[in-house]
Amino acid sequence: MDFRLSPDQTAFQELARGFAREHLAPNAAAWDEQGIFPVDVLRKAAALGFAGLYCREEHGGTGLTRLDAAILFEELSAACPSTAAYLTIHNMVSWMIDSFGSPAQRARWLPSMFAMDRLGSYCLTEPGSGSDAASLRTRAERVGDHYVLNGTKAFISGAGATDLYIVMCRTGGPGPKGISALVVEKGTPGLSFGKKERKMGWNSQPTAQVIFEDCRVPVENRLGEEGEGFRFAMKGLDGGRINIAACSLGGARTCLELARDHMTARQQFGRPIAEFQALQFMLADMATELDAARLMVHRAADALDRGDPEATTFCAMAKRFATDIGFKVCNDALQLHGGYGYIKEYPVERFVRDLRVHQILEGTNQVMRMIVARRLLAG
Ligand code: FAD
Ligand code: 2MC
Repeated sequence: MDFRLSPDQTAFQELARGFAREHLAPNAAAWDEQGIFPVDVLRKAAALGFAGLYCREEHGGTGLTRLDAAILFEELSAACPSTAAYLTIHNMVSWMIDSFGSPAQRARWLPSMFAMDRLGSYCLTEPGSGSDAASLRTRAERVGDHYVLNGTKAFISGAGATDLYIVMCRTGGPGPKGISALVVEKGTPGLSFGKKERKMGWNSQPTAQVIFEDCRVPVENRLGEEGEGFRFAMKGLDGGRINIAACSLGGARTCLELARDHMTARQQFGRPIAEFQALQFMLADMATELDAARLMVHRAADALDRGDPEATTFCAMAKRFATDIGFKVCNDALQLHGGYGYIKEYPVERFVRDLRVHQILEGTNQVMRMIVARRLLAG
């Protein structure tokens, strides 16, 4: 065991940190305020290889490990968790096409995904099926060499602004085994989008419903075989949960630093508030718990890289812990800022809003506990 980053990992970390400082940090507040999805900046990230991070090099991907990606996403989210998190979803979509697509599908979609000339969305949730994802009802009826797709997906990140939608849909009977994964291209007749949702955070990326009305999708757009879609979706989410957890680490780290700086600068009762031991202990706990979360995220990412049979459980544990701690650290940082923490001129409140949803999406933290408990009780 070696808890230090390798020289290569240190280099990726510095590259991502530099990118985040130059392109994300100066703009994040305005993107949040104005609801701007910064596609031009995402394309700059793609030029550095950030759009196919753990796709295979022989297919044009960057060929990094999940652990490398977690280190990198922490850096990007230290500046803008919302934009970094969209990039993680795009990477999940690229990876699913790389892993489960045929050579023809990879050749058709991956080059433009790696350049972010085309952006990806992942469509699992529906208005009536969130945590119970296997109960989804969007239906794909096979008619000749097409599927006719009908149904609605809810809360889809990027929807409307993105180009390739991996859609988990029902081609067979009830339950997980009746689900397949289709890639639906923007512009397909019968594909439309709901209104852009107004959200508490994650404002630098749109969220909307994706609606299918007799939407004809070529059979050649199906990933793998019929019935494999749920497994693909879950495998995508194992890695996605690590990435979202890494985004919580980055946001929380920034808030910890902001709190420390504020504590030394702010004077009350004739001295810097950093001299009050109650607040010192808060800061110490924030740093300690953030460090524990980072160790869990890195261990889970490494388990995924190694194909460890316990990887799914480690990913769920890490997502639960890191997103709960990440939110707590940001919220405590806001408290340490007093009234200033609540004011938009200070960045802490944006991080609080952005990290809150990490406890909900890519599987709620109750669902993470369900995954862990099921594994424990299975013996
Ligand atoms: P529900 O499943 O209705 O849950 C409601 C509450 O009940 C939660 O607290 C939940 O934890 C709890 N609960 C449910 N079942 C149990 C149980 N058995 N035991 C204990 N507690 C339980 N989805 C996508 O597919 N693609 C996306 O790109 C995407 N992006 C999103 C972006 C945003 C900003 C948001 C808010 C959501 C996004 N989602 C996306 C959807 C997200 O994954 C779901 O919101 C989430 O999985 C929870 O589903 P739900 O909202 O239907 O809640
Ligand atoms: N890897 C591979 N296969 C998996 C798997 C995983 N991580 N998890 C489940 N499976 C397989 C499982 O082995 C089983 O197959 P088989 O019967 O052949 O063994 C099949 O999938 C069904 O699994 P379960 O019996 O565990 O299915 P269940 O219906 O009980 O649901 C649960 C499992 C609750 C974990 C799943 O529904 C879930 O993850 N719910 C949360 C939904 C979610 O995370 N949504 C996120 C949407 S994306 C998002 O929010 C974004 C922002 C992008």
